Amino acid sequence: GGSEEQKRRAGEAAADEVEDGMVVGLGTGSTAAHAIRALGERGVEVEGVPTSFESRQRAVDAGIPLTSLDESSVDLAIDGADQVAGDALVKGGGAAHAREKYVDASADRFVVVADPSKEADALDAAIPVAVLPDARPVVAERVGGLGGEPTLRAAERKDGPVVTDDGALVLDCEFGRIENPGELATALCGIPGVVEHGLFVDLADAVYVGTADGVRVTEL
Ligand code: DER
Repeated sequence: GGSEEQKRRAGEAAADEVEDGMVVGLGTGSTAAHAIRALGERGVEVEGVPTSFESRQRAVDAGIPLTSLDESSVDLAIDGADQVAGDALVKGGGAAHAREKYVDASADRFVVVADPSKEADALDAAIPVAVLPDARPVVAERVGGLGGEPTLRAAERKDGPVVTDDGALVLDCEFGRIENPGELATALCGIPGVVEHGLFVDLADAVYVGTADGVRVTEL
């Protein structure tokens, strides 16, 4: 993965878009963490909508007041990604992609923060698919039928699988190079038992990539 300095530059640059009075979608992962920290340090008058247990905790630590989609609509969402190819992303490395997707997609503007290691000409990362636990075998079968190779994501410091904030399991599905992300995204949505998948197609509005000496912003 990229360096902490590259992640910091991306996160802090995206945080520059945030103005007093905004409701901000707070992404999950180590790159979005820099944006959350920066918002806290700068004392910007915002309310945050977290995208996971982790991002909620980081918001609390940063002193950012919380709100919810019940009470607020999101002006700007800032979130990381596992891979970026044009306007298609793979997310879900942190197993938070179900909530991330509906918060990010609900925002008036959704910007991705990343380091150069996330950039690719075409998506070829495994696609995390969150599934209802009992549906796992049938989802795995259908993923196979789409040409994917599903692997149940094992936890590290817990026996058994990773369990998401929503109580789902995660199948990491290898499809190789994905020529048509939109098509695959639609197919994955159609599998009964799938809670959410990690293909974010046509959702992001811009990508901030932190480099060794600056940041590259691409409007999508
Ligand atoms: O899980 C996610 O989608 C996160 O955004 C994550 O994949 C990116 O995490 P990182 O910024 O720590 O690489």
